[in-house]
Amino acid sequence: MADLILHHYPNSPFSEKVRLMFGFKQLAWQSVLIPVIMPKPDVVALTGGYRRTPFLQIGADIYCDSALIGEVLERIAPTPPLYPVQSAGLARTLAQWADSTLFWTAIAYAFQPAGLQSMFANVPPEHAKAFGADRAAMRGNAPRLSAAEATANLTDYLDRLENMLADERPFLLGAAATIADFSVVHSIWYVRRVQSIASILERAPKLLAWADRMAAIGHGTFGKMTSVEALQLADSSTPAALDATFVHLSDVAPGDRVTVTPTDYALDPVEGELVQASASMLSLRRTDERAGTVIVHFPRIGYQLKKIAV
Ligand SMILES: N[C@@H](CCC(=O)N[C@@H](CS)C(=O)NCC(=O)O)C(=O)O
Repeated sequence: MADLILHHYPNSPFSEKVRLMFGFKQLAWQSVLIPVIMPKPDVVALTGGYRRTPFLQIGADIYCDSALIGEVLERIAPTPPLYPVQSAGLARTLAQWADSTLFWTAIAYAFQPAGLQSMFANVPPEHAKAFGADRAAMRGNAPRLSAAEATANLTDYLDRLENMLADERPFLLGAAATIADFSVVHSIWYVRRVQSIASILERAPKLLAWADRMAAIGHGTFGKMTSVEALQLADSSTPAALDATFVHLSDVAPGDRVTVTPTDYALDPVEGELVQASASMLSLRRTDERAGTVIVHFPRIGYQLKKIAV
């Protein structure tokens, strides 16, 4: 199989989710470090405009969003399962809550003044300013919790998660980790790293012990690759054959020119030819001067598909 290439950066929670999934499945992968803020020319050459972190590259196939990356890894390495049959629906639903509500609560909590101060303590002020401006532009008008609201909500969420572990089960849904554990842990991991505000976690000792168990899963084995090497690899590769059934939508058919855009934040459309629309995934073919012809895949949930009027 072609290399699994993760485009990410160390401090990214959703990247930590994927790195741990590599560890869980004991996969070998290649690490491409990407910029934390825009501009990201090599990212955009591969994705067509999607700027969020992380994304997975396999040859000339680009998989956006950690929710889709989990499904792809499960197909490549089915055991141990991220979506065990007896709890797959619950695990996916809990994961979706964690990747949206819990994540933005944790971010609003961590970005209170005390958190910001320690996060940016060793960073030149102009970097901190550029980061703030980048994220404000990315979030646009998306609503933001105040520090007080985030503290109250995170407290309640921590109690709920602690309650899930009350019967001494090792993982959130039982004896083994599922996608839910990987989606919850990245927000806890992030808050825990900001020492000035991490003490909120002490109210949930079982959750902290669980976070240690999750960290012990590790990141699998990885080598390093540059973004230019990744681009060259995409250019010299052929996208994998498509195998899912096309699910017809009222006004969109295979071959149509379309855009796919996140529905929550970082609303950058990716334009291409729709080549696959399964029940859970949308795939566009597009050509870039440096990346060649690639297929960019998105989950359906959280993304809007639009036909381009011709
Ligand atoms: N739903 C996406 C969310 C990804 C996301 O928001 N990632 C953050 C970093 S952890 C991001 O993209 N921040 C802006 C950036 O890296 O440019 C996923 O699951 O992958």
